[in-house]
Amino acid sequence: MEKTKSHVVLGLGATGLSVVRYLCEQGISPLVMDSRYQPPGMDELTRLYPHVEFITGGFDCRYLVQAKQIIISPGIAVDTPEICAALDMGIEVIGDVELFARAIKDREPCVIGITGSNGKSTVTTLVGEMAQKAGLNYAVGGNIGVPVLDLLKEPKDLYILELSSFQLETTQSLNCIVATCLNISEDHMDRYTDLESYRQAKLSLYDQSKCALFNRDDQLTKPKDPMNLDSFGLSLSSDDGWGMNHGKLLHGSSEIMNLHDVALVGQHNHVNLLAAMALAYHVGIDNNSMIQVAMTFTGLAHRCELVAVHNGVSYVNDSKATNVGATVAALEGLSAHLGGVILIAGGDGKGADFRPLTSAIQGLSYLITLGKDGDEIATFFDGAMSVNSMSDAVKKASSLAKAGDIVLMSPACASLDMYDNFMARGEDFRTEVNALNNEQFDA
Ligand code: UMA
Ligand code: ADP
Repeated sequence: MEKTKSHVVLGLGATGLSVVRYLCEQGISPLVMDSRYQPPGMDELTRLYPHVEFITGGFDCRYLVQAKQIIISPGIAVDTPEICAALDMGIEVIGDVELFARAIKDREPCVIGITGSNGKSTVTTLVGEMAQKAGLNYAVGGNIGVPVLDLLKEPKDLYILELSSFQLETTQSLNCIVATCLNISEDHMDRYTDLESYRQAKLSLYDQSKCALFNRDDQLTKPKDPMNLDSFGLSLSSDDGWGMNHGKLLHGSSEIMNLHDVALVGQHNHVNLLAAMALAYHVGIDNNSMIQVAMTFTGLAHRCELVAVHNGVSYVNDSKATNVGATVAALEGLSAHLGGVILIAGGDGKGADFRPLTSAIQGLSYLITLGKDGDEIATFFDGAMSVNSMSDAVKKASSLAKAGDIVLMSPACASLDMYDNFMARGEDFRTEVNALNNEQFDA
């Protein structure tokens, strides 16, 4: 069959499927390719779009170089040789977020953009909850899970988008009301040559926004070019930014609320809350709606989530800690804890430098490692114990823990060497912890 197509969709995961649906609605039948033999979206593609042709098991250059536009999924690196060949021939390569941006380009700005190494999903969800309290007609999506093009199914006044560095690499014309880069620490070093190129991918979001909200405590988040700025940080702000002083959250010198009334725990989460309030403010959300959310939102699953207390030992699931910075934040959050801390870490480090973990892990009672890069993490802690499964990790931790201790599963690594995703890893931890309770009950 003739497969020459003007539009080629690369990747048949959640993003690829959303792009196919969107293009088909525009009357365009694309050619789809995935490097995997059994991509996750294949069954759905053949069921919903039987007329759409696809090639699996590789990217066929012959079709790429004849395309008018290639729409690439975030999990595929732009410097993949087949894509470089197409780029060299002047063929446009964009992502789903760029298609979304073009679809709304004639509207008044209606997007909040959120990026950063850690805290994106927490902040995105907080802003969504604030928008809901304020009665806005809004949608939340992007890297958090719902592909952005799927948000266009229903008309919305406001889009709150979590954006990864991968998505931003192929996005140029998102016209945000306000955008933030929450923080920068090493992640995805298997896709970037260095921290600076990863940072530049993130900061490109500011070029697509009327206002940049940066983190005063992390200079790497500051835009390089002069533009309309706002800021958040742990300190008191010297200008009109968002900050903290004497247990109060402040906007400039105005008190928003008492930290005592905030439901989220952990300093990094209080910073996340300030960022969310700042973003909400820029789209006209009132203080009362922000405060109500701050008083009730306790956090997302798999992010420093208390799973169970068993024999006086608290088991905390931080499976979403897929990079070193997140694990450091979790350990720093426990620094005031009087009992011992047992850390379960390891997985796919994505080329990370684990040295920044060194000082954070020195106070641990025990370190248990697993997964592809577990042994490398173990080299930073004398007496670290290596196991082969989550079941063994939890059993080992429970045999070592005393009442008052915390067992923290915060891997500093992606889960893909052992699981489909970080949720599956977190659920495995939960299952193994609950099995401890059952074993005790059976005995
Ligand atoms: N892949 C191939 N061959 C292909 C296409 C993909 O091997 O031809 C692999 C990729 O290398 C990757 C996996 O398949 O390991 C998934 O990639 P994808 O682009 O198909 O992923 P989608 O299912 O479309 O999901 C993507 C985001 N995934 C990635 O960026 C890897 C999801 O973020 C996002 O929720 C979804 O689009 C909707 O926007 C997930 C993620 O892990 C949560 N993001 C990274 C992170 O948060 O650290 C950036
Ligand atoms: P993201 O969407 O950027 O991955 P999440 O809100 O899902 O962010 O949190 C991911 C991990 O990062 C969790 O382990 C969480 O505890 C940790 N984390 C959340 N906010 C911050 C922050 N501001 N600084 C450092 N770590 C954070």
